[in-house]
Amino acid sequence: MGAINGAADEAALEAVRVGALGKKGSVSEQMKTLGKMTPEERQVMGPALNGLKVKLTDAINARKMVLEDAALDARLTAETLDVTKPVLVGPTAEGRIHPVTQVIDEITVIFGDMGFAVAEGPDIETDELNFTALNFPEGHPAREMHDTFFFNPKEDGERLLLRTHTSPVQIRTMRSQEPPIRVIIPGRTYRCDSDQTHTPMFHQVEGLVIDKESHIGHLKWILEEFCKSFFEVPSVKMRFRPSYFPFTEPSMEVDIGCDRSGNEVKLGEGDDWLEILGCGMVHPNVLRNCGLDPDVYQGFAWGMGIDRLAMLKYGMPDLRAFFEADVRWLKHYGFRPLDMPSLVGGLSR
Ligand code: 2NL
Repeated sequence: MGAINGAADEAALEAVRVGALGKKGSVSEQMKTLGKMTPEERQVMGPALNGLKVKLTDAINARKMVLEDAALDARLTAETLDVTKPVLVGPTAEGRIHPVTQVIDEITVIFGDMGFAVAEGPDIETDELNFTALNFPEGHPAREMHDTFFFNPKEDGERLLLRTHTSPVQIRTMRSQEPPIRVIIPGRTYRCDSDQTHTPMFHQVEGLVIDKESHIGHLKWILEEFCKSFFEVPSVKMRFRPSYFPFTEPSMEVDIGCDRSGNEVKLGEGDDWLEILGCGMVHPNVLRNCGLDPDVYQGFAWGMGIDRLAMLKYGMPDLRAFFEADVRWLKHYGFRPLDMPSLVGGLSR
Protein backbone atom coordinates (compact mmCIF):
# COMPACT_ATOMS: atom_id res chain seq x y z
CA MET A 1 0.00 0.00 0.00
CA GLY A 2 2.83 2.34 0.83
CA ALA A 3 4.49 1.58 -2.51
CA ILE A 4 1.24 2.41 -4.34
CA ASN A 5 0.68 5.75 -2.67
CA GLY A 6 4.39 6.54 -2.87
CA ALA A 7 4.59 5.98 -6.67
CA ALA A 8 5.73 9.35 -8.08
CA ASP A 9 4.38 8.87 -11.60
CA GLU A 10 2.37 6.51 -13.78
CA ALA A 11 5.45 4.50 -14.80
CA ALA A 12 6.42 3.86 -11.15
CA LEU A 13 2.85 2.88 -10.35
CA GLU A 14 2.79 0.42 -13.25
CA ALA A 15 5.99 -1.16 -11.89
CA VAL A 16 4.31 -1.64 -8.50
CA ARG A 17 1.24 -3.18 -10.20
CA VAL A 18 3.34 -5.66 -12.18
CA GLY A 19 5.34 -6.52 -9.01
CA ALA A 20 2.15 -7.47 -7.15
CA LEU A 21 -0.53 -8.43 -9.68
CA GLY A 22 1.46 -9.21 -12.86
CA LYS A 23 1.90 -12.84 -14.02
CA LYS A 24 4.89 -13.31 -11.74
CA GLY A 25 3.82 -10.76 -9.16
CA SER A 26 3.86 -11.54 -5.44
CA VAL A 27 0.06 -11.85 -5.12
CA SER A 28 -0.21 -13.93 -8.29
CA GLU A 29 2.51 -16.29 -7.01
CA GLN A 30 0.56 -16.75 -3.75
CA MET A 31 -2.63 -17.44 -5.73
CA LYS A 32 -0.80 -20.27 -7.47
CA THR A 33 -0.19 -21.95 -4.07
CA LEU A 34 -3.98 -22.24 -3.46
CA GLY A 35 -4.10 -25.49 -5.49
CA LYS A 36 -1.67 -27.20 -3.14
CA MET A 37 -3.61 -26.30 0.03
CA THR A 38 -6.07 -28.41 1.93
CA PRO A 39 -9.72 -27.45 1.30
CA GLU A 40 -9.84 -25.92 4.82
CA GLU A 41 -6.79 -23.74 4.22
CA ARG A 42 -8.11 -22.78 0.78
CA GLN A 43 -11.44 -21.70 2.25
CA VAL A 44 -9.62 -19.19 4.42
CA MET A 45 -6.78 -18.14 2.06
CA GLY A 46 -8.85 -17.98 -1.17
CA PRO A 47 -11.17 -15.15 -0.10
CA ALA A 48 -8.27 -13.43 1.72
CA LEU A 49 -6.06 -13.35 -1.38
CA ASN A 50 -8.99 -12.31 -3.61
CA GLY A 51 -9.84 -9.55 -1.15
CA LEU A 52 -6.20 -8.40 -1.24
CA LYS A 53 -6.22 -8.41 -5.04
CA VAL A 54 -9.40 -6.28 -5.16
CA LYS A 55 -8.01 -3.89 -2.52
CA LEU A 56 -4.71 -3.48 -4.39
CA THR A 57 -6.46 -3.00 -7.74
CA ASP A 58 -8.76 -0.33 -6.26
CA ALA A 59 -5.81 1.44 -4.64
CA ILE A 60 -3.77 1.36 -7.87
CA ASN A 61 -6.71 2.76 -9.89
CA ALA A 62 -7.27 5.50 -7.32
CA ARG A 63 -3.56 6.41 -7.36
CA LYS A 64 -3.60 6.30 -11.18
CA MET A 65 -6.38 8.89 -11.28
CA VAL A 66 -4.50 11.15 -8.87
CA LEU A 67 -1.33 10.89 -10.98
CA GLU A 68 -3.25 11.50 -14.24
CA ASP A 69 -4.86 14.61 -12.76
CA ALA A 70 -1.46 15.87 -11.61
CA ALA A 71 0.09 15.24 -15.04
CA LEU A 72 -2.75 17.14 -16.74
CA ASP A 73 -2.41 20.02 -14.27
CA ALA A 74 1.32 20.19 -14.98
CA ARG A 75 0.71 20.31 -18.76
CA LEU A 76 -1.94 22.98 -18.40
CA THR A 77 0.42 25.19 -16.40
CA ALA A 78 3.36 24.58 -18.72
CA GLU A 79 1.51 24.94 -22.02
CA THR A 80 -0.34 28.20 -21.45
CA LEU A 81 -2.07 29.71 -24.46
CA ASP A 82 -2.06 33.51 -24.84
CA VAL A 83 -5.40 34.18 -26.48
CA THR A 84 -4.58 37.87 -26.77
CA LYS A 85 -1.89 37.16 -29.38
CA PRO A 86 -2.64 37.98 -33.05
CA VAL A 87 -4.43 35.12 -34.77
CA LEU A 88 -2.24 34.98 -37.90
CA VAL A 89 1.20 33.48 -37.52
CA GLY A 90 3.59 32.14 -40.12
CA PRO A 91 4.23 33.19 -43.70
CA THR A 92 0.88 34.88 -44.32
CA ALA A 93 1.48 37.20 -41.36
CA GLU A 94 5.22 37.68 -41.74
CA GLY A 95 5.68 37.91 -45.52
CA ARG A 96 5.23 41.15 -47.41
CA ILE A 97 4.23 42.03 -50.96
CA HIS A 98 6.84 44.19 -52.71
CA PRO A 99 5.53 47.68 -53.59
CA VAL A 100 6.20 47.01 -57.30
CA THR A 101 3.98 43.90 -57.15
CA GLN A 102 1.38 45.88 -55.19
CA VAL A 103 1.33 48.65 -57.81
CA ILE A 104 1.09 46.11 -60.67
CA ASP A 105 -1.86 44.50 -58.85
CA GLU A 106 -3.53 47.89 -58.34
CA ILE A 107 -3.08 48.85 -62.02
CA THR A 108 -4.39 45.44 -63.11
CA VAL A 109 -7.52 45.88 -60.96
CA ILE A 110 -8.21 49.37 -62.36
CA PHE A 111 -7.80 48.41 -66.03
CA GLY A 112 -9.46 45.04 -65.43
CA ASP A 113 -12.58 46.94 -64.40
CA MET A 114 -12.44 48.78 -67.76
CA GLY A 115 -12.34 45.48 -69.67
CA PHE A 116 -8.58 45.12 -70.21
CA ALA A 117 -6.81 41.77 -70.16
CA VAL A 118 -3.22 41.26 -69.01
CA ALA A 119 -0.64 40.06 -71.58
CA GLU A 120 2.91 38.95 -70.84
CA GLY A 121 5.97 38.06 -72.90
CA PRO A 122 9.64 37.08 -72.60
CA ASP A 123 12.37 39.36 -71.23
CA ILE A 124 14.76 38.20 -73.98
CA GLU A 125 13.58 39.50 -77.33
CA THR A 126 14.58 39.82 -80.96
CA ASP A 127 15.69 43.06 -82.57
CA GLU A 128 12.68 42.76 -84.87
CA LEU A 129 10.10 42.71 -82.05
CA ASN A 130 11.85 45.23 -79.80
CA PHE A 131 12.68 47.78 -82.52
CA THR A 132 11.94 47.08 -86.19
CA ALA A 133 8.25 46.21 -85.84
CA LEU A 134 7.86 49.31 -83.65
CA ASN A 135 8.95 51.57 -86.49
CA PHE A 136 12.51 52.19 -85.31
CA PRO A 137 14.33 52.28 -88.69
CA GLU A 138 17.70 50.47 -88.91
CA GLY A 139 20.44 52.76 -87.69
CA HIS A 140 17.92 55.19 -86.21
CA PRO A 141 19.34 57.15 -83.23
CA ALA A 142 16.33 56.10 -81.10
CA ARG A 143 17.81 52.60 -81.01
CA GLU A 144 20.89 54.08 -79.36
CA MET A 145 18.72 56.13 -76.97
CA HIS A 146 17.50 52.92 -75.45
CA ASP A 147 20.98 51.85 -74.24
CA THR A 148 20.25 48.25 -75.09
CA PHE A 149 21.82 45.18 -73.48
CA PHE A 150 22.68 42.93 -76.44
CA PHE A 151 23.62 39.26 -76.33
CA ASN A 152 26.52 38.00 -78.45
CA PRO A 153 25.31 37.39 -82.03
CA LYS A 154 24.20 33.85 -82.88
CA GLU A 155 25.78 31.85 -85.75
CA ASP A 156 23.26 33.23 -88.24
CA GLY A 157 24.18 36.77 -87.12
CA GLU A 158 20.93 37.40 -85.21
CA ARG A 159 21.46 39.41 -82.07
CA LEU A 160 19.03 38.85 -79.19
CA LEU A 161 18.58 41.53 -76.55
CA LEU A 162 16.96 42.28 -73.20
CA ARG A 163 13.75 44.10 -74.06
CA THR A 164 14.08 47.85 -73.50
CA HIS A 165 10.31 48.28 -73.13
CA THR A 166 7.27 45.98 -72.90
CA SER A 167 6.08 47.01 -76.39
CA PRO A 168 7.23 43.74 -78.08
CA VAL A 169 4.41 42.05 -76.15
CA GLN A 170 1.92 44.38 -77.85
CA ILE A 171 3.36 43.40 -81.24
CA ARG A 172 2.97 39.73 -80.30
CA THR A 173 -0.62 40.43 -79.18
CA MET A 174 -1.57 42.26 -82.39
CA ARG A 175 -0.03 39.47 -84.48
CA SER A 176 -1.90 36.71 -82.64
CA GLN A 177 -5.30 38.25 -81.79
CA GLU A 178 -8.06 39.82 -83.81
CA PRO A 179 -9.19 43.33 -82.82
CA PRO A 180 -10.88 44.58 -80.73
CA ILE A 181 -7.80 44.44 -78.50
CA ARG A 182 -7.66 45.82 -74.99
CA VAL A 183 -4.58 44.74 -73.08
CA ILE A 184 -2.18 45.97 -70.46
CA ILE A 185 1.34 44.59 -70.25
CA PRO A 186 3.22 44.79 -66.97
CA GLY A 187 6.78 43.53 -66.80
CA ARG A 188 10.53 43.89 -66.40
CA THR A 189 12.48 46.02 -68.86
CA TYR A 190 16.22 46.67 -69.19
CA ARG A 191 18.43 49.54 -70.19
CA CYS A 192 22.16 49.98 -69.70
CA ASP A 193 21.73 52.90 -67.33
CA SER A 194 22.46 53.24 -63.62
CA ASP A 195 22.32 56.23 -61.29
CA GLN A 196 20.17 57.63 -58.44
CA THR A 197 16.97 57.47 -60.47
CA HIS A 198 17.78 54.69 -62.97
CA THR A 199 18.38 50.99 -62.42
CA PRO A 200 19.49 48.64 -65.24
CA MET A 201 16.30 46.63 -64.65
CA PHE A 202 13.05 48.49 -64.12
CA HIS A 203 9.31 47.91 -64.56
CA GLN A 204 6.81 49.23 -67.07
CA VAL A 205 3.13 48.89 -67.70
CA GLU A 206 2.00 49.57 -71.22
CA GLY A 207 -1.55 49.62 -72.52
CA LEU A 208 -2.95 49.04 -75.99
CA VAL A 209 -6.37 49.50 -77.53
CA ILE A 210 -7.05 48.57 -81.17
CA ASP A 211 -10.50 48.79 -82.72
CA LYS A 212 -12.17 50.42 -85.70
CA GLU A 213 -13.02 53.74 -84.05
CA SER A 214 -10.82 54.04 -80.96
CA HIS A 215 -9.68 57.65 -80.78
CA ILE A 216 -7.68 60.09 -78.70
CA GLY A 217 -10.79 61.08 -76.71
CA HIS A 218 -11.06 57.50 -75.42
CA LEU A 219 -7.34 57.57 -74.58
CA LYS A 220 -7.68 60.75 -72.53
CA TRP A 221 -10.73 59.48 -70.63
CA ILE A 222 -9.09 56.13 -69.85
CA LEU A 223 -5.94 57.82 -68.55
CA GLU A 224 -7.91 60.32 -66.45
CA GLU A 225 -9.99 57.56 -64.88
CA PHE A 226 -6.83 55.59 -64.25
CA CYS A 227 -5.09 58.50 -62.50
CA LYS A 228 -8.08 59.20 -60.24
CA SER A 229 -8.36 55.53 -59.26
CA PHE A 230 -4.66 54.94 -58.84
CA PHE A 231 -3.89 58.03 -56.76
CA GLU A 232 -7.21 57.56 -54.90
CA VAL A 233 -8.34 61.17 -55.40
CA PRO A 234 -11.75 62.44 -56.61
CA SER A 235 -10.32 64.56 -59.45
CA VAL A 236 -7.02 65.18 -61.28
CA LYS A 237 -5.68 67.99 -63.39
CA MET A 238 -3.99 66.62 -66.52
CA ARG A 239 -1.84 68.15 -69.23
CA PHE A 240 -1.05 66.50 -72.58
CA ARG A 241 2.14 67.83 -74.20
CA PRO A 242 3.24 67.02 -77.75
CA SER A 243 6.18 64.61 -77.86
CA TYR A 244 7.87 62.02 -80.05
CA PHE A 245 7.95 58.22 -80.01
CA PRO A 246 8.74 56.23 -83.18
CA PHE A 247 5.71 53.96 -82.61
CA THR A 248 2.97 56.58 -82.10
CA GLU A 249 1.72 59.52 -84.14
CA PRO A 250 0.75 61.89 -82.71
CA SER A 251 2.68 61.28 -79.49
CA MET A 252 2.12 62.93 -76.13
CA GLU A 253 3.61 63.14 -72.69
CA VAL A 254 1.17 63.39 -69.81
CA ASP A 255 1.63 65.45 -66.65
CA ILE A 256 -0.67 65.50 -63.65
CA GLY A 257 -1.18 68.47 -61.37
CA CYS A 258 0.49 68.28 -57.98
CA ASP A 259 1.29 70.32 -54.91
CA ARG A 260 4.88 70.25 -53.69
CA SER A 261 4.53 72.97 -51.03
CA GLY A 262 4.44 70.53 -48.10
CA ASN A 263 6.90 67.79 -47.24
CA GLU A 264 5.44 65.34 -49.73
CA VAL A 265 3.91 65.70 -53.20
CA LYS A 266 0.11 65.87 -53.13
CA LEU A 267 -1.29 64.56 -56.40
CA GLY A 268 -4.30 65.76 -58.37
CA GLU A 269 -4.27 69.38 -57.18
CA GLY A 270 -1.84 72.31 -56.99
CA ASP A 271 0.19 74.43 -59.39
CA ASP A 272 3.08 72.09 -60.16
CA TRP A 273 3.21 69.38 -62.82
CA LEU A 274 4.57 65.89 -62.66
CA GLU A 275 5.25 63.76 -65.74
CA ILE A 276 3.78 60.30 -65.33
CA LEU A 277 3.47 58.66 -68.75
CA GLY A 278 3.83 58.77 -72.52
CA CYS A 279 1.14 57.87 -75.02
CA GLY A 280 -0.18 58.34 -78.52
CA MET A 281 -2.10 56.92 -81.47
CA VAL A 282 -0.47 53.73 -82.76
CA HIS A 283 1.64 54.58 -85.85
CA PRO A 284 0.19 53.21 -89.14
CA ASN A 285 3.55 51.52 -89.85
CA VAL A 286 3.24 49.56 -86.57
CA LEU A 287 -0.28 48.43 -87.51
CA ARG A 288 0.98 47.37 -90.95
CA ASN A 289 3.92 45.49 -89.37
CA CYS A 290 1.35 43.48 -87.43
CA GLY A 291 -0.81 42.69 -90.44
CA LEU A 292 -3.50 45.23 -89.58
CA ASP A 293 -4.86 47.58 -92.24
CA PRO A 294 -4.52 51.19 -90.95
CA ASP A 295 -7.49 52.17 -93.12
CA VAL A 296 -9.66 49.76 -91.14
CA TYR A 297 -8.11 49.73 -87.67
CA GLN A 298 -6.71 52.39 -85.40
CA GLY A 299 -5.89 52.61 -81.77
CA PHE A 300 -3.81 54.05 -79.01
CA ALA A 301 -1.11 53.00 -76.58
CA TRP A 302 0.63 54.31 -73.52
CA GLY A 303 3.54 53.40 -71.32
CA MET A 304 4.53 54.24 -67.78
CA GLY A 305 7.28 53.40 -65.34
CA ILE A 306 5.90 51.44 -62.39
CA ASP A 307 8.83 51.95 -60.05
CA ARG A 308 8.45 55.72 -60.22
CA LEU A 309 4.67 55.45 -59.74
CA ALA A 310 5.27 53.29 -56.66
CA MET A 311 7.79 55.82 -55.27
CA LEU A 312 5.30 58.65 -55.83
CA LYS A 313 2.34 56.89 -54.31
CA TYR A 314 4.06 55.27 -51.35
CA GLY A 315 6.82 57.79 -50.61
CA MET A 316 9.93 55.64 -51.02
CA PRO A 317 12.87 58.03 -51.42
CA ASP A 318 15.44 55.81 -53.15
CA LEU A 319 14.80 53.67 -56.21
CA ARG A 320 17.87 51.52 -55.67
CA ALA A 321 16.47 50.09 -52.41
CA PHE A 322 13.69 48.48 -54.51
CA PHE A 323 16.05 45.83 -55.82
CA GLU A 324 18.39 45.26 -52.88
CA ALA A 325 16.17 42.54 -51.36
CA ASP A 326 16.60 43.91 -47.83
CA VAL A 327 13.87 42.34 -45.70
CA ARG A 328 13.94 45.31 -43.29
CA TRP A 329 13.04 47.62 -46.18
CA LEU A 330 10.34 45.20 -47.32
CA LYS A 331 8.92 44.96 -43.79
CA HIS A 332 8.62 48.73 -43.73
CA TYR A 333 7.32 49.44 -47.24
CA GLY A 334 5.74 46.08 -48.14
CA PHE A 335 2.05 45.14 -48.13
CA ARG A 336 0.18 42.37 -46.34
CA PRO A 337 -0.48 39.42 -48.66
CA LEU A 338 -4.15 39.12 -47.76
CA ASP A 339 -4.89 42.84 -48.31
CA MET A 340 -5.38 42.36 -52.02
CA PRO A 341 -6.22 45.53 -53.93
CA SER A 342 -9.82 45.83 -55.14
CA LEU A 343 -12.01 48.70 -56.27
CA VAL A 344 -14.66 48.04 -53.64
CA GLY A 345 -12.35 47.10 -50.78
CA GLY A 346 -9.81 49.84 -51.56
CA LEU A 347 -6.63 49.74 -53.58
CA SER A 348 -4.25 50.39 -50.72
CA ARG A 349 -4.51 50.03 -46.97
C1 2NL B 1 7.03 56.04 -71.97
C2 2NL B 1 6.28 56.00 -73.23
C3 2NL B 1 4.93 54.65 -74.60
C4 2NL B 1 3.85 53.20 -76.15
C5 2NL B 1 4.66 53.38 -75.06
C6 2NL B 1 3.28 51.53 -77.83
C7 2NL B 1 3.33 50.19 -78.15
C8 2NL B 1 2.96 49.80 -79.41
C9 2NL B 1 2.53 50.70 -80.32
C10 2NL B 1 2.49 52.00 -79.95
CL1 2NL B 1 3.04 48.18 -79.83
N1 2NL B 1 2.87 52.40 -78.73
N2 2NL B 1 3.64 51.92 -76.59
C11 2NL B 1 3.28 54.30 -76.78
C12 2NL B 1 3.56 55.57 -76.31
C13 2NL B 1 4.39 55.76 -75.20
O1 2NL B 1 5.74 54.76 -73.51
O2 2NL B 1 7.54 57.06 -71.62
N3 2NL B 1 7.09 54.96 -71.25
C14 2NL B 1 7.76 54.87 -69.99
